[in-house]
Amino acid sequence: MKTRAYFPYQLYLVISQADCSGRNYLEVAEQAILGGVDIIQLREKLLGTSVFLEAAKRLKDITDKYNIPLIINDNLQVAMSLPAAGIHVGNSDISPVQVRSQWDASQAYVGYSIKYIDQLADKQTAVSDYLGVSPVFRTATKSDTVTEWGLDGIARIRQLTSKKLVAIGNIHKSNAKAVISAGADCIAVVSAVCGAIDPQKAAYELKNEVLK
Ligand code: TZP
Ligand code: MG
Repeated sequence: MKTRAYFPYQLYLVISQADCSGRNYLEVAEQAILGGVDIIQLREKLLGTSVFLEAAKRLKDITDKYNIPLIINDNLQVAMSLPAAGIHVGNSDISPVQVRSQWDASQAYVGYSIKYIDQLADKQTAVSDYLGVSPVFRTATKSDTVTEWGLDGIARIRQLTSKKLVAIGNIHKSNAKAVISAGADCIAVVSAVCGAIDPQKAAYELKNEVLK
C-alpha cells in the first residue's frame, strides 16, 4: 500500500453494482483496470454493512491481484473490516477527523468531497489526503449536487490548496484533458467506464487523455 502522502493516481473508477446496468461489477472493474484505471472506489448507497462488506471483499480480490488501491465510500466499518486502502466521505458523512480518530491506519487514504469553497479552510480538509472536486460538471449519475465547479472552479481550488485534487462529475474522453489542464491531478468517473460498451477501451482512452 502507498504511503498517505503519496497519491500518484490519475484515473479513478467509482463503481457500484447498480451503475453497471446489469453487468457484473467485478468484470467491469477488472476490464477497467486492464484499460488503465489505477484506483477504484466502491460506492454502494443502498447496501447494508454486511452485504456491502461481502461485495467489497469480492472486489478487493481483484484490486489486490493488480495491486490497485480500493477505497470505500462513506462506510468506515466496511473500510476497516476489509481493510481498504482508504475511505472517501462527503461533508454530510462521517468526518475525516472522526475517521482519523477511529481508524488507526496511518497508510489509509482519506478523501473528502468539496462542495463549498469554505471547506478548504476547515480542519477536515487539513487531515485529508485528497479532495474530490464535486461535481465538476452536473451529471445524471448524482442528482443531489450543489456547486457545479466547472473548469474555473478547479482552477480556483487549485490556487487555494496543494492537496491532490480528484475531479468528478460528467467527465468523459472529450473533456478529461481540459479538467487536468485546469488543475486536477486525477479524474474520477462512473458512467464513462461503467456505462461503456467496452469498459477496457473506455478506460484506455481516458487514460491517454490524462497522462501527463
Ligand atoms: N460525486 C460527484 S458527481 C458523482 C459523484 C459520485 C457521479 C459521477 O458520475 P459520472 O457518471 O462520472 O458523471
Ligand atoms: Mg458520501
